[in-house]
Amino acid sequence: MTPLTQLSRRNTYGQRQVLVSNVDTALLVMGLDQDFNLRRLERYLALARLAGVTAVVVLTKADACADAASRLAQVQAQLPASVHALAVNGLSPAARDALAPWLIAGQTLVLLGSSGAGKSTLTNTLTASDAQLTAGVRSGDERGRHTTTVRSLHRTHEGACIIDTPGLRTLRLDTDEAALVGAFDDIASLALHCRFRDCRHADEPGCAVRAGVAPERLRNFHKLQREARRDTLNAVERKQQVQQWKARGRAWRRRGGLSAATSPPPARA
Ligand SMILES: Nc1nc2c(ncn2[C@@H]2O[C@H](COP(=O)(O)OP(=O)(O)OP(=O)(O)O)[C@@H](O)[C@H]2O)c(=O)[nH]1
Ligand SMILES: [Mg+2]
Ligand SMILES: [Zn+2]
Repeated sequence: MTPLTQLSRRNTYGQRQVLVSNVDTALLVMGLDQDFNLRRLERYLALARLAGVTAVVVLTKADACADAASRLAQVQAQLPASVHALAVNGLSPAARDALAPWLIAGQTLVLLGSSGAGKSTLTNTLTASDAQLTAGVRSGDERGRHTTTVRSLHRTHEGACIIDTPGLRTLRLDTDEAALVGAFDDIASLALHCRFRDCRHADEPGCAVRAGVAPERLRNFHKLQREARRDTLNAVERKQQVQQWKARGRAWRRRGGLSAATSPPPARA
């Protein structure tokens, strides 16, 4: 059966890798420690949007962060208003109350984020169990230790399903330029008001996107666009290369293969 939703990324070879299928909501988990990175969060958001999955930003470690409220406000200010974002202490049962609107019977939620962000901690809190192993982040740079290595499915007492996943090291989007615009809906709708229909929102006059979107967000969008273009170009280039090789092979065979002038001189008897 074809999955209804599929979150996928590209691996280092540019091939599609499915992260998870058939989920209703993606909880994008990010720590309010050194893990905090709005540009990375935008990648995760695009990942969910491209798959047509509702995304909820869950900022963890609010209990250990002095300016949790202002960081949350920053997230809300820079992302489209349609994106829900909340800050929690993943170790406290209050996190379950905060996420109650999405913990509905029959719904499947996946936890995504870097290693050490607190996905397994949250899984345990949401399921009121200690099924998932968790581990402290490294003291120097607060990076995680890749504690979780396989995906696992858990059930909450409300009847929702939670999928805990291993922390991702990199997230290369599996998309092309056109689809990417759809994942940035604030940019897509502002673009309708740019003076030029083919505005790239770079230095054109009368650009509504530049006027209305945070410069860092627009820069990140352009970066993701370049990545998508490069990936698409690579696919075309790969195809061209294969065709070139085939043509060369045909020409070589037409010339008589090994006996042709291009072949190495015959070994002496
Ligand atoms: N104070 C505090 N600590 C937290 C919170 N969430 C997670 N932690 C701690 O952060 C560390 C990493 O948490 P994990 O749940 O193992 O992180 P993970 O995202 O599952 O990491 P990987 O399995 O490596 O991908 C643990 O020491 C947790 O106790 C939080 O909201 N507040
Ligand atoms: Mg984990
Ligand atoms: Zn524009």
